[in-house]
Amino acid sequence: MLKIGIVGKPNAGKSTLFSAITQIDVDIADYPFTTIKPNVGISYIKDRCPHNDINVKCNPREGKCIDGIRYIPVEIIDVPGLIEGASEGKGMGNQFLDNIRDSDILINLFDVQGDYKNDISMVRSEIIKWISSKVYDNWQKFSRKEDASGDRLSLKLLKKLATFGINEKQVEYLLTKINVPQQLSIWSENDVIELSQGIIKYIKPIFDVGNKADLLNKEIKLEYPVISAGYELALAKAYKNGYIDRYSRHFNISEKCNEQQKLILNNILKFYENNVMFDDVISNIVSSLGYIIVYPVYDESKWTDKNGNVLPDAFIMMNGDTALDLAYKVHSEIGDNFIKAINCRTHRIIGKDYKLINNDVVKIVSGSR
Ligand SMILES: Nc1nc2c(ncn2[C@@H]2O[C@H](COP(=O)(O)OP(=O)(O)OP(=O)(O)O)[C@@H](O)[C@H]2O)c(=O)[nH]1
Ligand SMILES: [Mg+2]
Repeated sequence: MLKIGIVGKPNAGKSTLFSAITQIDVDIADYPFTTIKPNVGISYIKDRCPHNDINVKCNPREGKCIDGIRYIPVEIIDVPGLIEGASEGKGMGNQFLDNIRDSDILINLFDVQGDYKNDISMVRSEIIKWISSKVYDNWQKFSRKEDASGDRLSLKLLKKLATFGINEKQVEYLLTKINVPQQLSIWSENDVIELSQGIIKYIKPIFDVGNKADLLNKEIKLEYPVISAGYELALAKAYKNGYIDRYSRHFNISEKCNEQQKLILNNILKFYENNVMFDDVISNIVSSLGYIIVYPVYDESKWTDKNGNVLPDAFIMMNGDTALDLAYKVHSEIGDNFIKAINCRTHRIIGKDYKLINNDVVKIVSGSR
């Protein structure tokens, strides 16, 4: 599952956002370091569901589908607040940073009311320093040994980077983007920093998102996406209690609300005439990174599994992934015994090298049963 880590200064509203989007109750308070252990939960990214194209309703095995929009599950990690010096152990320190090791995407949530430019660069710089210190640890001994091994540079670096959940393909990609010496023993600390910067740019990209937009003067436009975790949490609770008909920017207010509740909810509706919610922001980020959603099915014309469930699975894959990659994602045996695949939109046979595109519906024909 795609993993999204929420990082930022204490009090930025990370746990508020986490609670809103996962519907899990967690500690939220107006003092720093409220969160001392990471919270982990499931939320969703959105995409248009292919069921719209065949006019039947889908039966998602995981996630949900509302008004023709498919919600695909992703893991969310709410990380304890980060302060300057965290990479050297201040505040919740390294302990916190360890929690972002296996995030695929990081959201740097900042409070729009503060000195946010400074906050944004502080968080980025602490993460870079933390990665660099882990990589540079015991470097002399490591680099001499690895240089003597005669392995490819990507394989040598993988020994340091695998603990960040980075694989060899990603290291190879990173090396096409940064300029570092082939011989590890001549690397300077700056080369390690360049590597770390490359990681948070190309492998585990960080996106800055402003929070508490409800407190921001409407005239002020930031160059970052801004949200209101506070309003999102209010909507999540209102929806849970039946005060609104959906958790979305376009909700209807129930008659069972009293006048004051109606006033508050109408105010929130008005806010969302000109603002977005986090699921809009994260869905855009995910697609801008080249992730695609692909739907494997068993029946190429009905788009069902063997039991007649319509479009049961939605897989998050990468632009450039092939039909064979999809087969392996369904099951390693299906991948090992791949015969051919069928593009269920065009009914054309596609080979293992077919490059998947977003919203593809694919039947894999395999020799295994
Ligand atoms: N007005 C407003 N207040 C918010 C919003 N999001 C969070 N808050 C408030 O900000 C304070 C901090 O929120 P938390 O979610 O606990 O912040 P955090 O980033 O998890 O903090 P740490 O766990 O200490 O790192 C709480 O008082 C929240 O109610 C928002 O969108 N608007
Ligand atoms: Mg928190």
